[in-house]
Amino acid sequence: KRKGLDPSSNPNADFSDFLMELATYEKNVNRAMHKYNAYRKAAGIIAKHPTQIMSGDQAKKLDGVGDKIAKKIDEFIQTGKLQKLEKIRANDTNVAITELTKVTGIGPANAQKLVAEGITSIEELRKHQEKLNHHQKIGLKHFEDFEKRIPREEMLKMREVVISEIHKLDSEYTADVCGSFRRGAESSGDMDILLTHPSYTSTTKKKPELLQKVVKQLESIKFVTDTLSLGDSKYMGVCQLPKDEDGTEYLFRRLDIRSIPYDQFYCALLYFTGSDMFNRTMRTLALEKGFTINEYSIRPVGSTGVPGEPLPVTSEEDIFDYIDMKYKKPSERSE
Ligand code: DCP
Ligand code: MG
Ligand code: MN
Repeated sequence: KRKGLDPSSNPNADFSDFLMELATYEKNVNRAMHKYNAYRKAAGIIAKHPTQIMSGDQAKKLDGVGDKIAKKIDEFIQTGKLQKLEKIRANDTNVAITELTKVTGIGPANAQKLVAEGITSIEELRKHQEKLNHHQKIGLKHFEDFEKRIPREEMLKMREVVISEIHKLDSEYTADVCGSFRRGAESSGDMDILLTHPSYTSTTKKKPELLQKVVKQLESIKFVTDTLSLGDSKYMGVCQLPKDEDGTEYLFRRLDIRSIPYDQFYCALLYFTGSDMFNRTMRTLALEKGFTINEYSIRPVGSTGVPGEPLPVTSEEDIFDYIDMKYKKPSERSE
């Protein structure tokens, strides 16, 4: 579940690493989502800075880096560590909570409860599976695999399998791999697929079983190995590529699929391409311009604050245009 910042060509990796560690701590231990997002944003911006940052003052010139973070950068430059992080790391409860939240399906609240019950490691958790739901059990079963990122080359193979199977069902299906893959990442945490079909629109009376059919098909060839959850429009599960000719086995990978109405395709594509930070930034900007964007539509927000009717959208560019934002290619959507 860990989000990897691209380590290549990052002369400020020490800073972005400690900021991400602080972010994770705020989210999992304090459930302070504001601080989590602030640290994450600063980490992302600092990681992208092309030259080595030499002082807190210099860092503060970057958008998203405030006084407190600047002080931490100075402390790190001067002492090679952070008092705050040393304390956090020395606290067994913090360490245990952080460890358990790495399991898919275990959130901060759940992890805290388990730790209070004396379960402080993945190893302990394996002995107490009766405390877990189905999703969490599968997460635990594939814990080591899910911690590993998926190389782009493997993502391409997975995409090949999924699209060819889907087209065996019906050639009119479209399936787009979104998430970090669409943003061009060299590796991804999971595979995110957006599924639609021209016969399915937001006015279709009875929702077709597009998603269920696709999942069944992928199960029948043993590509899909487990289901974490399956709703009308959202699937979360596990997949694995078949063994290579040379006998190499692939790891188990997380797979997310969403089926969406044909007419809502571009808003869904924008949302599912992310990044999540980019989505937050873009939505905030949209609100400033009087629009509300979600994964289904973009709507004007009238003076009363009640959203109007969805605006027509026939491309991702349209959405940027409505809010007067310069179009960004997927590869430019990290924050
Ligand atoms: N998303 C979002 N807000 C969230 C979670 C997700 O806007 N809280 C959107 C943006 C993400 C996309 O869904 O890019 C897919 O979610 P992932 O968690 O799979 O994230 P990524 O694909 O971006 O990264 P990773 O490589 O870690 O999977
Ligand atoms: Mg993803
Ligand atoms: Mn995902």
